[in-house]
Amino acid sequence: MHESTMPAIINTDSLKSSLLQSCDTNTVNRWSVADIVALFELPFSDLMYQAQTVHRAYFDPNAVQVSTLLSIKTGGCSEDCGYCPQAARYHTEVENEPLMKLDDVLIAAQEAKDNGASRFCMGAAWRGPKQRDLEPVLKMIAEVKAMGLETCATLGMLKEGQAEQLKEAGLDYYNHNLDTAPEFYGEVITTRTYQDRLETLDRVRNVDINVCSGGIIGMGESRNQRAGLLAQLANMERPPESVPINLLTQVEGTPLHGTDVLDPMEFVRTIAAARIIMPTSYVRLSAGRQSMHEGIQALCFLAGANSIFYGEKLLTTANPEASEDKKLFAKLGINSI
Ligand code: SAM
Ligand code: DTB
Ligand code: SF4
Repeated sequence: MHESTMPAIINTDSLKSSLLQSCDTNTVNRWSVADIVALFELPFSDLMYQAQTVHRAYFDPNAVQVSTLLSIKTGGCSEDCGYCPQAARYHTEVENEPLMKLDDVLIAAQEAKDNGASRFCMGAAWRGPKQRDLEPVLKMIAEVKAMGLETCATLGMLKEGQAEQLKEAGLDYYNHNLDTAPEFYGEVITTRTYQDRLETLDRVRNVDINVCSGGIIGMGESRNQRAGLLAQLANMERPPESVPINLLTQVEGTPLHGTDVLDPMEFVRTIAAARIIMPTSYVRLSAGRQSMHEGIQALCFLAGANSIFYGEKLLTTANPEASEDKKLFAKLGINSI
C-alpha cells in the first residue's frame, strides 16, 4: 500500500502496539489516555476504518443487541448526580413512584419480550438497595429470567453480600456506570466517590455477574476526560462486557441543564474509540438517541456500537418509539439480537 493511502494508525507505533495488547485481556494499563486521545485525533475516515476493522474481527457488524429499560422505583433519590432528573434535591418534573409491584413488572417484561427485546433492565433511583428493598427485586429478577429474558439491574451501590444474592436470583448483568473520568467526577457528583463505584463493580465481577459499565458524554468534560473515562473502562482487569455510552439528556431543573451541546461527531468518535480499545465488549448507544438524527445513529453503528435501549422510554426520559427503531434497522439492514 502506498504510504499516503495507509490508515494513520498503521503509521503510529504506539497505537499499533496498544491495539495488539488490547486483545490480551489479562493486561492492565493496556491503554494510556494519550493513546486514546491520539485515536480521537485521527482523521474521521481513518478512525472509522480502524473501528470497523476491529468490530468485524469480533462481531457480526449487522447485529445489534436490544435491551428494554424499566424504572421500577422512580425519583426521590438522595444522591446529587448533576445530570439526573431523579435526584430529590433538584426540581424536575419527575414524579416519585415507590417500588413497582411484581405483576406490573412482569407485564412490562412480557411486552418488551413481545416487542423483540432480549434483555430486560430494571432500574431503581436508590443510592443502593436496603435489604428490605432487595428482596422484592430478587423475586422480579427470578421471574423475568424464567420468562426467557436476560436480566439486568441497576440499583446503585452494592454492599457486601448483595451481589451474591443477585447472582443467586439469576441476574445476568449489573449496570453501574463510572460516568466520567476521575478528574472530572467531582464536578458532577459529590455524594459517592469514584472508588465507591469501582468497589461495586468489583463485587459484581467477583460473583461472575456480567459487568455493564460506561458513562455520559457531553457534560462539559474535555476530550482528554472523555479519553480518561474510556481508559478506566478498558484498563479494568477484565473490561466490562457491556459499555453504555450515554449522551447527556439535559433535563430542566438539573445542574447540567444548559451545558454546551456536544458536537455529534465527537460523540461518534467516542463510540469508535471505545470499540477499538474494548474489542470484545458490546458498546451501547444509550441515552440521547431521541435527539439524535438517524444519520448520526447510523454513524454510531458504523463506529462499532452494537447495542441499544429499545422502547419509548429510558427511565424517565423519552427514547425513540420501537416502531421508529424497527424502520431504522430495516433501512440499515440491521438484525436485532
Ligand atoms: N440509581 C442508580 C445509580 O445511579 O447507580 C441506578 C440508576 S441511574 C439513573 C443509571 C445511570 O443512568 C447513571 O449512572 C447515568 O450514567 C445514567 N443517566 C442518568 N441520568 C442521565 C441523563 N440525564 N443523561 C444521560 N444519562 C443519564
Ligand atoms: C445507562 O447507562 N443508561 C440508562 C441505563 N444505564 C440505566 C439510563 C439512562 C437514563 C437517562 C435519563 C432518564 O431516562 O431518566
Ligand atoms: Fe440517584 Fe442514580 Fe440519579 Fe444518581 S443517577 S441521582 S444515584 S437515581
